[in-house]
Amino acid sequence: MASTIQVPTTPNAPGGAPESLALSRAGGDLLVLTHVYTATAVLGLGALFGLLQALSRANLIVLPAGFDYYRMLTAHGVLMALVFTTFFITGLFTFAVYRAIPRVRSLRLGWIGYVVMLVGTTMAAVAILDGSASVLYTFYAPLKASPLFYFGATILVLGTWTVGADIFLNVAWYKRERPNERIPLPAFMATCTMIMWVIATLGVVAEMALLIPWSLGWTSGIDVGLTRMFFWYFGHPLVYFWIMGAYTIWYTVVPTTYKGTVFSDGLTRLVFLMLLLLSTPVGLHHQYLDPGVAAGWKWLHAMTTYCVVIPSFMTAFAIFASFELGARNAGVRGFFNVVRWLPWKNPVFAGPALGMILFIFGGFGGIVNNSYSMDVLVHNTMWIVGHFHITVGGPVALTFVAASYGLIPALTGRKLFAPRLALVQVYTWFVGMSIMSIAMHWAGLLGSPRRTADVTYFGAQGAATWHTASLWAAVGGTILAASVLMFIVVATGTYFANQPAESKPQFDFAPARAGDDAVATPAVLDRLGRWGLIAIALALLAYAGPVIQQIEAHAYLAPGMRTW
Ligand code: HEM
Ligand SMILES: [Cu+2]
Repeated sequence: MASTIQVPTTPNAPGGAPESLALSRAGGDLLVLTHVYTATAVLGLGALFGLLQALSRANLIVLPAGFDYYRMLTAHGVLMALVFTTFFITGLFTFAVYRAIPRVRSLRLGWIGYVVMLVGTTMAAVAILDGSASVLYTFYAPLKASPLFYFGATILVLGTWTVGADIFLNVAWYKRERPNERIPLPAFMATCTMIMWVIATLGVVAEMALLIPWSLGWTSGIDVGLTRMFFWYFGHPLVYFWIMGAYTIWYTVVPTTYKGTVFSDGLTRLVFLMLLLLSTPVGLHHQYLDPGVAAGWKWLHAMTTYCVVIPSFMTAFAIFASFELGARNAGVRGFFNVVRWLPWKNPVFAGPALGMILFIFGGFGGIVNNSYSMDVLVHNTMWIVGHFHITVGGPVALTFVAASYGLIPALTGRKLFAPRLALVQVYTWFVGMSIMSIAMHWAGLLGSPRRTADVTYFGAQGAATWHTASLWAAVGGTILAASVLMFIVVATGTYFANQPAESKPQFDFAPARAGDDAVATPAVLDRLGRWGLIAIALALLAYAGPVIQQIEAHAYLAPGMRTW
């Protein structure tokens, strides 16, 4: 029954039905849709590999020698963490900026960005699949991939910068046209996140400047510590890139599913600015157990990491306040009544909302990881794998999947295909991810190492203790893979079934709360260029010392190796 799916709609213009099926090229709909479908395809492939891994770790299947575990794990990590998320987020932000800033515009830069991203991805994927780059998605030296992999990853980053340039130019145009107005909120969120992304990916470029000549044989060795530091300079803000993409939907799109409002324009901007400032100077929390980094720097990064909890709590407050205000406007009061009133039968609401529940557990796990003594216990175990699946694989990916149910109909003018299946899909994702990730946490506490092909440890007794948990992880992973398949059916079915929607579906952004403008958002929050400079300064303060230490301490350069 399609009517239970309350994707926000507006009435069609009189007599204008059929044109809704033609993708608006001028408005950039085709560009955004291409991003979304690319992300969909990548998610499908990544889930297939994920399923095989989960089954292999439970000792239910043995992978063929020609396609070994580490090659597949590299493909899974790169496709999921670096490609699926990036294509979806850059597409979402392009959409947010194009819709929030209507103007006659050229799409050239947007398309160039997409094509460059795709070329980079293809190069890296070929290198991984042909077995010349089983270096996992962290590409730690001294593991040495073929140059094709490093070039591909660099080109993918350059593509995202091109999309970022398109976003920045549109926002700059808006600021010139309307100097006294605030940047529309969705465009602000997109710009703030892309500034953070450009600052973070400078770390990748710096690392590639060392890795590429080394992989080409031009340099004799590589500074392992330094490349790891450059990686994690990028690796933590990468996490916030995902989260800010999901937050953009939580703050501005989710309220439209219950006719609600953005709780506070000023608070939302403040949260994004805090994330811009705090995302980078924290990366050493991934290197607590690395030698050659002084304890004081690790301590500093631990403290800045605890500060990132603040914008997360502010977000939880603002989102729940928006739920409550929406309910009050509808005359509903009381905790349980509000929970019941929320549109749980609309996948565009249920996906992000279930993701929020998972995120609460992810947040607590994150505090464990950031606590030095506890991290020693869980480091490099399946606990960590459980942690990032319940954060990026849960809240972030589920939000993107659910948002696609609003976005694809809005971009194509088509009716959502099999809306019931869409609803079942978001709930099965929640169930599958909960089971898989709790089981992974559990296995990790028992000592199960991550990134290991032979989980029996040649029959060692200790390994038997975590076998039950690995079986549960395989059960969860199978449910999850089924859920991804349902998503692909609905997402592609919407296109191919080609059913015009009765009224043009919208993927809207929620308005500000009435009365919110009583306190106008301070203009200083909109000075994104300056905030970006402060973010760079903080990153330099947090990293100049450790980087100098690395360079001074490491006379030894590793020649590099292939362990596969
Ligand atoms: C069908 C759903 C999925 C299944 C069954 C699955 C399963 C797994 C398993 C078993 C591992 C760990 C292997 C090991 O350490 O030996 C893993 C690693 C990983 N997964 Fe997933 N996963 C799924 C979805 C996702 C999603 C949606 C994301 C992110 C968007 C994701 C990101 C990652 C990353 C980054 C790694 C780490 C790779 C590495 O250690 O290099 N996964 N996954
Ligand atoms: Cu981190």
